[in-house]
Amino acid sequence: MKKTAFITGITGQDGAYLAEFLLNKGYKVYGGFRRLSAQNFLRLDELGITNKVTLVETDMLDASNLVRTIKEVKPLEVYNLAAQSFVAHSFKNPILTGNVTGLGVTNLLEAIRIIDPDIRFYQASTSELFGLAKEFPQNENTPFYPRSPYGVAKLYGHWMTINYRESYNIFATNGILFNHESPLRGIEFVTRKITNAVANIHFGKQEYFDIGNMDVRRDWGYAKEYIEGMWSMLQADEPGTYVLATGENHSVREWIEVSFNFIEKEIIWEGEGEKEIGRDAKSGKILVKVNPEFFRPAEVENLIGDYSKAKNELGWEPKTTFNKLAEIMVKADIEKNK
Ligand code: NAP
Ligand code: F7E
Repeated sequence: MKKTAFITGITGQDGAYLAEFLLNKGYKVYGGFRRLSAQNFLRLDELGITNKVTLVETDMLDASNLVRTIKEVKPLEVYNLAAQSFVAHSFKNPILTGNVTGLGVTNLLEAIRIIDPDIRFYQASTSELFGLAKEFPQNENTPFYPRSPYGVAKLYGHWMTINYRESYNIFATNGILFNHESPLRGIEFVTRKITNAVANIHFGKQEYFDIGNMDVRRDWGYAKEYIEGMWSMLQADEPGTYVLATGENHSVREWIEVSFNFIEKEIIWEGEGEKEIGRDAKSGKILVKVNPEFFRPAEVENLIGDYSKAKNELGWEPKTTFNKLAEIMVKADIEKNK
C-alpha cells in the first residue's frame, strides 16, 4: 500500500518541492492550503504537480479543522511547513506570527495526539532560533537566542515538538534548517529579491533596486537538497533534532556581486551606511541603493551551520555551492522575465 503524507504549507517553496519529492518516492500526498480570494497554486503549477496531489483546505489557526483533516487523511507522516515565515513581516505582525508559526504547531500536535499518536511528525525549525549566535558554527547543542517575533514563535514550536515527544512518545522531529533558496523562493526574501531585480535590470525593466543591511551573513543552501533531509529525518530509527546547512556563509553584498556577474556587470560600491550605493563599473549607472526601510529592529548578523550530525546519522550532505545557487536563481529569473 502507498505511504500517505500530509504537508502543511504545500503552496510554499518547501511544500511544493517536498510534494514533488514524495510523489517521486511513490507517496500519496495530501497538502494543506488556505482558502484565499484567489487561488495560489503557482509553485505546484510550476512543478506540474497540482493535479497529482490532493489539496485539503486547512488553516493552522483552526484546531478543529486540523483534527478533522488528520482524521480524514490518515497520514503516516506529517510535515509541518506552514508558517508566517517572513522575518521582517513578523515585526509588524507579531501576534499573527505567534499564533500561526507558534501556536499552530500545538494545534497540529494535538490533532496527532488525539487521532493517531503513531504518526511521524516533522517540525520546520530554523536557524533563526540561534539569532544572536552564542557560538560558531551553530549545531544542535548551541544555545538559542531568537531576535524576532518569528524566531520566538519558532522557538515555542521547537520546544512543543520536543515536549510532545517526551510526554506522549510521539515520533516528533525538529529540522533546524539554515536558509535555503531556489527559483521558487518568495520574492520578498533577499536572495530572490536580488536575482529577480538583476533579471529585470538585464531586460531594462528596472533601473535599480533598494536593499537593507548588506553586511549580514547567512549560510545559504539549495532548497531541493534540504527537502531530502526532511524526509530522511522521518525515516530514522529515533526522533530527534538535526541541523541542515552548508557550513559556509556569505554576505548579502557578496550575493549581489555574484548575481550581477551572471549578466556581466561588476559593482563598484560608494558611500557608507544609509548613503551607500552600488554602480555599474562600466556605465556608472546606479544599480543598488541602501534604503533603511529594509533594516530590521533587531538583526541576525551572522549565521553558519554545522551539519555533522545529519551527515553522520542520515548520510545527508549539501551539494550546491553558493556560486552555483546564485547561477541557478539568476538564470531562472532571466527565463521567467524574458
Ligand atoms: P513559505 O514559502 O513562506 O511557505 C509558507 C507556507 O505556509 C505557505 O504555503 C503558506 O500559505 C502557509 N501558511 C501561512 N499561514 C498559514 C496558515 N495560517 N494556515 C495554513 N498555512 C499557512 O516558506 P518556506 O520557505 O517554504 O518554508 C517552509 C517552512 O520552513 C516554514 O515553516 C518556514 O518558517 C521554515 N523554514 C524555512 C527556511 C528557509 O530558508 N526557507 C529555513 C528554516 C525554516 P500561502 O501560500 O497561502 O501563504
Ligand atoms: O533576509 C537582510 C535581512 O528575508 C536575510 C526565512 O526563510 O531564513 C529566512 O529568514 C538577511 C536578513 O531571510 C534585505 O536583514 C538586507 O539579515 O532573505 P531574508 P531571513 O530573515 O534570514 C530563515 C532561516 C527562516 O527560517 C525564515 O523563515 O538579509 N536583508 N536587505 C534583506 N532581507 C530582505 N528580505 N530584503 C532586503 O531588502
